[in-house]
Amino acid sequence: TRVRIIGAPTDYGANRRGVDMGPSAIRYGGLADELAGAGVDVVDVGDLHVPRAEERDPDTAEPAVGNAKFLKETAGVCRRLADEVSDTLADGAVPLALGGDHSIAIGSLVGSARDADIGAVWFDAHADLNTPSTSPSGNVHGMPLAAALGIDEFAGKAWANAPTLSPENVALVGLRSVDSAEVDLIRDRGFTAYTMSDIDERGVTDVTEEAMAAAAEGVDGVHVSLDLDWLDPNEAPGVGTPVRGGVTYREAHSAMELVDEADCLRSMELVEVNPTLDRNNETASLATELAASAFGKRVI
Ligand code: DIR
Ligand code: MN
Ligand code: MN
Ligand code: MN
Repeated sequence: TRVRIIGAPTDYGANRRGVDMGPSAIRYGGLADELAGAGVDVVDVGDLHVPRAEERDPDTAEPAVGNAKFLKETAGVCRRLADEVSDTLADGAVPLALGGDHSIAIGSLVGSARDADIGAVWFDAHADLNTPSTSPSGNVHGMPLAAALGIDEFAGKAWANAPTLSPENVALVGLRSVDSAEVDLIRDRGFTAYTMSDIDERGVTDVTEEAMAAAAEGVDGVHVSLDLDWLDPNEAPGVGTPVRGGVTYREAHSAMELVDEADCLRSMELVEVNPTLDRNNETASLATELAASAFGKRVI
């Protein structure tokens, strides 16, 4: 397998500064070595250009839609990321995007869906299905799935919409903090969704196998989005919106091994690592280990 690492150092979509240092922290955490240990041929193309947020004032910047903050800036980054992701796929490599906050998933999904039908598996405490009008925070990191699916205000937005992704091929895994408009969307639109209770009852292996199968059904490949707040904050403290009751270290590795075994991984991203909130770069290092498991690393 060939993997191309693409840094997307944004914090436009989050309510906490510092997540823009995620790509550096993940690289410093040993990503290239971990992937090499998985037998992967790795190329790191560096970071996309992201204008500093200091150059913009969220209160005076014109919000393009509703109360979504920094939507215009997010669109710029996501357009660049989508192009890089689709070029990577055209070159026969697997794109691995490093956030940055979760808004970069819009770019990954749009790029991954450009020349193929795709599914997506979302490992996250959150559903990321808010829209500018339903979002309680205005933070675009809570909206990328709604954007990629063209829901409500995102309909017809070319930079955001991934027309070859549909809700039947989206599986959400590990939910434990879902806003009310997101609950309605999950019920009404045919998403496959697993809460932490499902993982408690059925185990992470069953749930992950089923999630990968649902996402892969009838499509060319699957995008895997790993928000580090999927894990319990005891394991992954370096995230902006920690939620208690997440998966353990072992459960996370087990799930990533099953991502590899499903043999349909098309593109992936590691997001929401915030080194200013981390403990000795543990969350960034964990992200590198989990990526290695997803790309086939095994003990023996
Ligand atoms: C919340 C938090 N649902 C929001 N979302 C996060 O602001 O829309 N997603 N943190 O990962
Ligand atoms: Mn997220
Ligand atoms: Mn999250
Ligand atoms: Mn494999």
